[in-house]
Amino acid sequence: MSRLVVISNRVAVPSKDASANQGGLAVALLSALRERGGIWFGWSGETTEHFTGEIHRAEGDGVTTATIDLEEQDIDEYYNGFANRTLWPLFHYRIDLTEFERDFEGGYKRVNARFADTVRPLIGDDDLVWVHDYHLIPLGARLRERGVTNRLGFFLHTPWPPSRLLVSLPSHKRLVEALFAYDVIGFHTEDWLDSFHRYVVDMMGGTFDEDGCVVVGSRRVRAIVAPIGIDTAEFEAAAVSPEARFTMERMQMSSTGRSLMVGVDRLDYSKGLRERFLGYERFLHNHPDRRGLVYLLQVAPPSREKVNTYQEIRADLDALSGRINGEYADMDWVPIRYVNQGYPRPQLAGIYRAARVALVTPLRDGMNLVAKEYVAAQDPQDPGVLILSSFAGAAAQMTDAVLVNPYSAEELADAIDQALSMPRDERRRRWQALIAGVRREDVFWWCDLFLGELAAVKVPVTG
Ligand code: ADQ
Repeated sequence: MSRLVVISNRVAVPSKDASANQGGLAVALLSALRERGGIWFGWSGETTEHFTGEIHRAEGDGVTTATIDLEEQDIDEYYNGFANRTLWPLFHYRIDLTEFERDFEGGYKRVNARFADTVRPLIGDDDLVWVHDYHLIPLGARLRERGVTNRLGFFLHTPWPPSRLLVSLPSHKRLVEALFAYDVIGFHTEDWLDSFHRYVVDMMGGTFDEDGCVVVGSRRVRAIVAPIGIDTAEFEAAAVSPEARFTMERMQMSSTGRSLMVGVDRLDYSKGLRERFLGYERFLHNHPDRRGLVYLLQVAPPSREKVNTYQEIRADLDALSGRINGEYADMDWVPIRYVNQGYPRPQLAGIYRAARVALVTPLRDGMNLVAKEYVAAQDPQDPGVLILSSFAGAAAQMTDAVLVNPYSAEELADAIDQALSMPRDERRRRWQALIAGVRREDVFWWCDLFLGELAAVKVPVTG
């Protein structure tokens, strides 16, 4: 079996520190690399005055990591700039928040070239190279320029936007052309894949060959749907661990007789937190009899704090949760407990298991792993209800959840009411269908699916 070289913006090192395990990407890839062995390459998270390309190697828990430091300017322009002020909002349909700056693009190009220069000597002849996410779209092309003929795969963890949105990016053509350096490109859903194909056909004159690969000029790429999963077995075990039990008891003691609803999200505008709070407020307004009998625990660790929109959303949610609590709280009841911190996974599993309802209501999400984790953590005899946005990639697989339009406060309020009143038989029926999918299509399945496609590419490309 070929060795695996994973390349992504950040590299997660297995750690007891809860904050190290927060990103969905990190959780998934650590599991995958532990299973197969290999190297994970990326940015160390540290800055240096002058870029040297020095590689920091570390071994731990079956995973070898190799990282580089970047300059302050790189981080401003590439990470906080093009990746998180331009591509992230654009790929999540938030053109109103998308910033177009030439300097950002310069930094994006420079850092992708720096990644290519430093990772190049670490790639062995037969290695499969798997590049992740919107930070590194041009990396494949930079590696080809440096003589890499290996099989190269790329996986996009975010949505792929419709062409009408994508064309607002001045360099949209260059960005998509760069994807043709890869042999296999993966998306979470048919929707994202269709948008990509449509762009290639409409804007680049692409055609399909007899194998279903998309062809532009002399380049041929297999674009596939590979929905990411979680390490389901590990999560199911975590949910019955002593630490999870202790967490559940703590939660139950602090809220006797009340139903817990939970939300767990990075503090990000794409996750629909504002709309969720408004939906819950509407529910409290519409159902005076339910007040005092339910509460929402929203766990939202801050992310990307250097980007203004993230500071704004934080202030906005502080104010909104304060307003709702101010309006509805009583001396012995607060409707929203809003917590800005990360939890170790067994505690998180305990929180999920204690919750009668999960609110997973992003406005747009590539997949969303929280929805799957919640299902994996439930008690099979008395499972809770998943309320899931139909705009999350996960909705394509998890059709037995209560699906909602997260923009509609009324719909959210009705879904909360439906979930809280749902009889146990229906909860169990829905949960059984959901857990079957979460078990079948777990992170190992996802990894095998993608790497199987990549390994099957016949002739590695030159030049
Ligand atoms: P994210 O946007 O980070 O990932 P998501 O899929 O929900 O979103 O994953 C978040 C992960 O962080 C989950 O594993 C969750 O348990 C963890 N997490 C969140 N809050 C936490 C907390 N307070 N404490 C501990 N852990 C916490 C991106 C895309 C998604 C896609 C993933 C994987 O945006 O659409 O599903 O990559 O491809």
